[in-house]
Amino acid sequence: MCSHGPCLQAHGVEKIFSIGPISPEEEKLLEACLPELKKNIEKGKAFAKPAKPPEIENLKCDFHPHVQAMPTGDVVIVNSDPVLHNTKSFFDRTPVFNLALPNQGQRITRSVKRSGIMRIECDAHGWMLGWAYVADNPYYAITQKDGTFTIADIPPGGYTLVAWQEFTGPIEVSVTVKAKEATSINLELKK
Ligand SMILES: [Cu+2]
Repeated sequence: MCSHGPCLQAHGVEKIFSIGPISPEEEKLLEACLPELKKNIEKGKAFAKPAKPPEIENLKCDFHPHVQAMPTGDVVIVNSDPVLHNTKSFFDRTPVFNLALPNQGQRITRSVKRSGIMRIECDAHGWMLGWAYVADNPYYAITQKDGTFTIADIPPGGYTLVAWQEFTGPIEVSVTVKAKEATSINLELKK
């Protein structure tokens, strides 16, 4: 379950995306849910990029973070283990990168140009699984530990908010954002 109290304010767009991770057996259930706006981003706020590129870390034979959100652009794949990892990723079945990282401390930068939910796997360890939501606009968020999220300065208008979670998959809800007014919604993800 993810409950959201987004703060939606400002000008007019039409599709929000929301994403989230979860492993049913662990507390990650609430870790993430994120929204994005699909169109008219030129009307909205600036698409700020992070000061340094996000990382996908192979650590103790797991991906850290398990789920993350990042803008399109560079991502650094890191091997922090003294064993070989072969990190590969996909949008559905479309490969994005496939990288052998035999050495501890190895770092490889790749650019991800499309948006969507990217699945991350390791050829050497079948249990390793991670997710990255790649956003092509600034209207997305990953939930806090308590399941809440906020997306600020969304142009007024009607949107579809999509919430995604690893175990449940996506759900969609309609959201109307009014000018200079905060909009709150509650979402329940279940399977
Ligand atoms: Cu591995």
